[in-house]
Amino acid sequence: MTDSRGSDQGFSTRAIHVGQEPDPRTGAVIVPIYQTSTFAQPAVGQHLGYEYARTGNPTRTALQECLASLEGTEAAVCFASGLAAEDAVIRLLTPGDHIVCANDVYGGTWRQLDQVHRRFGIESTPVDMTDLDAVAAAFRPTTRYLWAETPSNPLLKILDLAALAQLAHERGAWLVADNTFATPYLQQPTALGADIIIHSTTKYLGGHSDVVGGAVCTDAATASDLAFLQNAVGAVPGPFDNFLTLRGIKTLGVRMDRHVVNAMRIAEVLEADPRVEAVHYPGLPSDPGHDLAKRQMTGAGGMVSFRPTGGAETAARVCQGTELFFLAESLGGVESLIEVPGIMTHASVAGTPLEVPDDLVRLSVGIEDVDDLLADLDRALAG
Ligand code: P1T
Repeated sequence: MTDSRGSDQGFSTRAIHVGQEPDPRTGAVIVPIYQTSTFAQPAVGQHLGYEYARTGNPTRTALQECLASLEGTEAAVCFASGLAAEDAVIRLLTPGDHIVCANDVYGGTWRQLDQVHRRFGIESTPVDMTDLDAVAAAFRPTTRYLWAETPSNPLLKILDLAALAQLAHERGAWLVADNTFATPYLQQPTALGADIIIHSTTKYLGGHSDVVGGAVCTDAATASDLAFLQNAVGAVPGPFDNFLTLRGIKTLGVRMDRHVVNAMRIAEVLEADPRVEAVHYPGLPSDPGHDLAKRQMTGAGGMVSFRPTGGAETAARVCQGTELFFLAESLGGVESLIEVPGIMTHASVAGTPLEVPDDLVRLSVGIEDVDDLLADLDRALAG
């Protein structure tokens, strides 16, 4: 290890070790769940590094150090959910500032931009970020962030992070990259020029559908501003949530390898199925994002979306017809999930420029045996 973040070590070594040295008092090899709201202080005005658990907690510190190492940033700051992390990043701006965001971001992200921050004077313009001319045209003198999500939710579009970073930097703005779908195992936005990386740790990082959380990975100065907000606003994750997320991260590499293999096989089978009209998966050579994904990712991820022949009614029927794929919102867990984004995760974008096709089915492909998953989908498509 050459520095405190073990930057010369491999990804999975860092996932298992950074920030997670054995407990110096007991030798416990797993970071304890510091389930305490406050910390006794040896004298007035002196403390042992922690005062009050909203301000700081050792389990949270371990998670933050590990995440910073995995994303290759100077620091990371954790929040109670992905949306709380996004809220903190937007609170770094001031009224009058402007955001250009991708036109198929997560529905909750758009809801927050459009229905919360707009009321406080921060406007957002959605654009098709695969079209760099359209992105350039959407800039205003007040534009501070380009807000990208790649692969996007739910259409799995691939955005050119290096080109977007250059475009933003030439105009004095920052690139914010939501890396939830790819994870740092498959994509490193910092290396491509992103200034701020957002995660819903609820998803692949946690990996077991048992915790909600969020994180921002960035430079030390910005992280310090975010840590101020973490304390001043207070949307912090609890110690047990931090513990679960850290435990999930230890196996991120092996899980992602399996998610990618399973998703690729399912995308190929769906593409060849006459009961399916279109498949969105950047691993497919036919996908418009394929070449770019090959350049900027080391695997195409575990999310697949498709449009069954027969429209919205068939989409709903397919989602209700699976047994192994649970009909549920969220993604990134070891178990497979299926949903109709237009009615479920992205219902809040109905009637907005971010509307998603109502016959789109989204799969979060888990790490079960892929033949069982294929049989499940086949039965559901057959009705
Ligand atoms: O759910 P939360 O932890 O607050 O994270 C919000 C969020 C942020 N960014 C992306 C790309 C996301 O997908 C999400 C949450 N998404 C879902 C719950 C979903 O089913 O798509």
